[in-house]
Amino acid sequence: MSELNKIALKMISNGKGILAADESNATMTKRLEAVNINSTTENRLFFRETLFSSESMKEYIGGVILYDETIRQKTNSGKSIPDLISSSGAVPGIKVDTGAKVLANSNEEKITEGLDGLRERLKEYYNLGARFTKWRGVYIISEKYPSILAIRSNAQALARYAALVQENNMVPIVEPELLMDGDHSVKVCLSKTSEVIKKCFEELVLHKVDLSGIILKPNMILPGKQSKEKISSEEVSQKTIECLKNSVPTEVPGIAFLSGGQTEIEATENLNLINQNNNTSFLMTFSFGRALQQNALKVWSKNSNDIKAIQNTFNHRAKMCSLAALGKWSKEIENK
Ligand code: 5MM
Repeated sequence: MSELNKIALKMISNGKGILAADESNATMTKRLEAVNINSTTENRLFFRETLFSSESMKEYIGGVILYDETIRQKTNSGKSIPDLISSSGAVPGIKVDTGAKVLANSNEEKITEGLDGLRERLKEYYNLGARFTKWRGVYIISEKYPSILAIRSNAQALARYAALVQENNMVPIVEPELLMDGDHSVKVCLSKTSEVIKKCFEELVLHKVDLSGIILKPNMILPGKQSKEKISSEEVSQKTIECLKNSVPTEVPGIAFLSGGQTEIEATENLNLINQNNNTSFLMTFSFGRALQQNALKVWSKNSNDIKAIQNTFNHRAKMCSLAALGKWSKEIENK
């Protein structure tokens, strides 16, 4: 077993999953302002330190994705944030892309940037304690999108990123996210997501990336947010498994889903059924941002200094997601 494979397994085995707390300052500001909290450096640190020192970190969270600002911050007691995360047994990680920018000659689409100087930045992040990284390619779905241009250019960037990350002894999370926006059907989401993921693996193989030392972070297969199509969680789970079975090489140890704007309960229920129906060799877990943090944020906005209340809310969500990663979640347990 390679070192990278061991790190990947530590992050996603036994019902553990990943906390995506890598919102850039612009995104974090949106999230905080939505609940009437000022987005200051201190507030961002307060919320994140509160989550990272929660009890549930030990049992349910195998990795935390940080943003550049956070990986350099220290807790009240002077401990570095990566040390705080490691002390609970989780692996600290870092988002290394520098954001999705307009794709030239296909202006409605995006290309993720951040390759220039990446090798040097990776060395610095390793020294700061990171042992895995994340890069997100973003794709829109419509009749003509994602275009071949967006599919190929983002796949190539993801593969170049992953190769550099492994060269620096860290596990790359490869995140191709097809957004939920739009009125597309679940069938369209399935075929376009499969096409994108297949192209990513074609490029990863070309760039000689060790597939046993990566984690794939895809979207679940769902109808678009504006679509009238209503499908059951059972169907979501079957389509999602079908997609991954047909497009992900079996060397990949695991898949950690993004929540993509689903509610906390929807994302948990879908993950639970994916695991109950999982007939693949992949571990299937969560790498949620919003679906782990939404309620905790709301609690913070209501009782600003009640750290325990924020942690209790986060602990419950992390436990529910972990049960779903084992296929052992139910509505009864959720509401107990
Ligand atoms: C946590 O949010 C990440 C996006 O940050 P920026 O857009 O500011 O770069 C995002 O990549 C996240 O890790 C994934 O989309 C998963 O988050 P959700 O909320 O979709 O589960």
